[in-house]
Amino acid sequence: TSHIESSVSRFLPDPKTVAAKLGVDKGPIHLVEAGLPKQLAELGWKVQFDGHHQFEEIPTEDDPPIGKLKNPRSVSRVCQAVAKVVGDHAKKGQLPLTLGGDHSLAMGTISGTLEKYPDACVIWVDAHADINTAETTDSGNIHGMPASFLLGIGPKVEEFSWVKPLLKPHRIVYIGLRDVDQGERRILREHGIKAFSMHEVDKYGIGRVVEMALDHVNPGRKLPIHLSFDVDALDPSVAPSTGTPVRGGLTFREGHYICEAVYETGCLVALDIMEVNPSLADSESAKQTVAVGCSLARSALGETLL
Ligand code: 6HN
Ligand code: MN
Ligand code: MN
Ligand code: MN
Repeated sequence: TSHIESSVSRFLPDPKTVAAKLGVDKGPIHLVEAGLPKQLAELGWKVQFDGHHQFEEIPTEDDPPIGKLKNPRSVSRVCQAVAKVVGDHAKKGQLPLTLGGDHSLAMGTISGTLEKYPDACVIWVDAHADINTAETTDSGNIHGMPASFLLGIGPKVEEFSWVKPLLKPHRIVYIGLRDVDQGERRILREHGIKAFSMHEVDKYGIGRVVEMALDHVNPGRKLPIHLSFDVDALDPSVAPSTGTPVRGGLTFREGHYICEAVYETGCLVALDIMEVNPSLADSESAKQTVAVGCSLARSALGETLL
């Protein structure tokens, strides 16, 4: 596990108004308060906690849509700042853990990873493909689009011109999909992007699915891996407190299995745990979701394997 000598835990909120549902920016704070930094230290990691990035200097008022995109300037600036921090940590040989927050942040985290590891592959665990373009999006929510920006698919948006389209379609793979828009289906097909939906999880079991996913993006198990985990990939009974829950998701064990199997490759260089939003539910559901977010992170960082 040569990539993993030290870790850095980073807890990033998203711009206050990034999606129609507010409050996702509070998620990271709860994960920290639940003791995640200490839990990782107990696993043997040297944890450097950057604190809560609130990006208060980035104005979230007065950010009218650009085309259909909502809050484009604040999202872009936060993501650009995140890209810089993640890239800087990666360059020091640290493993950045980003807690979100809105999944649009993956534009930043993955840009940062690719800055240091241009050959990195991405395992994207999600109910959604997050690959709409400025053209295909219905909602205008940028958390539904980060993959298209990273891949350089769709019309150029000047505000996001800092995102280098460094990700190749054969270096990203999805697990857990079950709510994919029509335009997104077309993009996945046209670019030959591999996706394992819940149908494949049911059909083959999670063990085979993860193996096939790794065979696709990382055949020799030599390339660095960025794991971007949206907690809405899990079934809402497991992770209820999230902005866009979709029924029929991964079980608690299936989600953790993915994290364990990625850890086991020894190739993990960056981890995102996204879309934890405790303000959306009653306090029991919120607590449950925060606890699951923490345990996913611990599994990806080596807790469960003996
Ligand atoms: N997420 N496909 C929908 C949209 O608005 O583009 C949902 C996106 C959800 C994004 O959960 O990170
Ligand atoms: Mn979101
Ligand atoms: Mn997502
Ligand atoms: Mn999602």
